[in-house]
Amino acid sequence: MRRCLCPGSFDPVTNGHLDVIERAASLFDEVIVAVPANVSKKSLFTVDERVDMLGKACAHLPHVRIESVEGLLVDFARERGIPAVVKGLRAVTDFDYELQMAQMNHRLSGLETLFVATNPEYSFLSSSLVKEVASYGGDVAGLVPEVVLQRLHERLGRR
Ligand code: COD
Repeated sequence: MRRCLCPGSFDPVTNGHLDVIERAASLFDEVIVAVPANVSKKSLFTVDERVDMLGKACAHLPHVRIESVEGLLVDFARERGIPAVVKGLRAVTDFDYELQMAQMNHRLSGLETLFVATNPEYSFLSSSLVKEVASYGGDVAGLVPEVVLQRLHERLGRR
């Protein structure tokens, strides 16, 4: 069985993330969406809330599971015998950081990283921008799954 990880902060999951997960699901028999519990970024949603939103957003994908991850991604992958990570690349701004992580993960355990080029429809899209726009009452419909739209309204208030 071919399995891969799709890791990310997903604070919150966007349609750009979902596009990458769906494309990974079309290439692999099982995709585990991995949400690190120890990410240092200040987050709007708790890990449990992010896992819950991802589960609802991926409900149409039977071979996709969502899990929170303690510690290093390479250890999580090694314990489960998962050989590869699939990530999205939006622009050169993503490239430096993604290349560093890919090379470090390979150095640590031989974990491979495969990149998919972002769908041009979502190349400008990030969780940070979604949160910023939503916090000022801007409309992010069509950029995030419906469940995220609802949770953003609940958390940040409707304007
Ligand atoms: N289109 C395509 N791809 C996108 C889009 C979009 N619109 N938006 C985001 N993506 C991609 C990103 O490029 C990234 O590949 C992935 O989706 C996740 O994005 P984010 O922003 O939700 O998550 P990050 O980049 O903060 O995630 C970093 C990780 C959590 C993956 C990383 O910190 C990690 O692996 N942590 C676990 C601990 C660990 O092992 N650390 C050492 C790493 S070497």
